[in-house]
Amino acid sequence: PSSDIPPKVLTLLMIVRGKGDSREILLGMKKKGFGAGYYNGFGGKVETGETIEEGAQRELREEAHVEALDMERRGVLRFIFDDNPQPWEVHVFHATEFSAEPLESEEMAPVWFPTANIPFDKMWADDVYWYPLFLGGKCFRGELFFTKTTTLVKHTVEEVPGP
Ligand code: 6OG
Repeated sequence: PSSDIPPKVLTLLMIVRGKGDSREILLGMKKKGFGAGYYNGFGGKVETGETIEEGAQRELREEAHVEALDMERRGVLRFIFDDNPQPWEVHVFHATEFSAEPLESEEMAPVWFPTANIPFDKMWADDVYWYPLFLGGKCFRGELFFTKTTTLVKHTVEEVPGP
């Protein structure tokens, strides 16, 4: 059964700046590859020989030319696809401090959005279920089932005490 295949481990990092009602989140419009046309945080596959945190930093550097200075893991999401036997385990990170103004890369065009105005209609269908916990400073776990790669058919998301 598919659950016996070790998951593909990926990272997803969002930078949040500002306080209270003026908070903004950095998302990137994915220009090519998996999820092209969707806004998402920055991330990708963790490579052999690097830690998950190192993978998260490298992907942010490659995709937005910036370093996160206070990255913290907030959640782990498990994605199960009916058209892919290998589940994906996405480690979600939060940061507020960063080294420079993010820049466009070959993969991503960065945009700051007010946290009250996140473009969920142009994002992966799962995001609307866990962003409230992410933005509320909570840690979480989720299991999300997709058919035909992009249709979310079932989900469980829950708050957990720690990363
Ligand atoms: P690259 O192909 O760029 O890595 N990712 C997802 N993010 C959300 N919010 N929902 C999903 O639902 C996702 N599936 C993958 C993980 C892909 C990037 O996209 C994220 C990585 O940051 C299915 O190497």
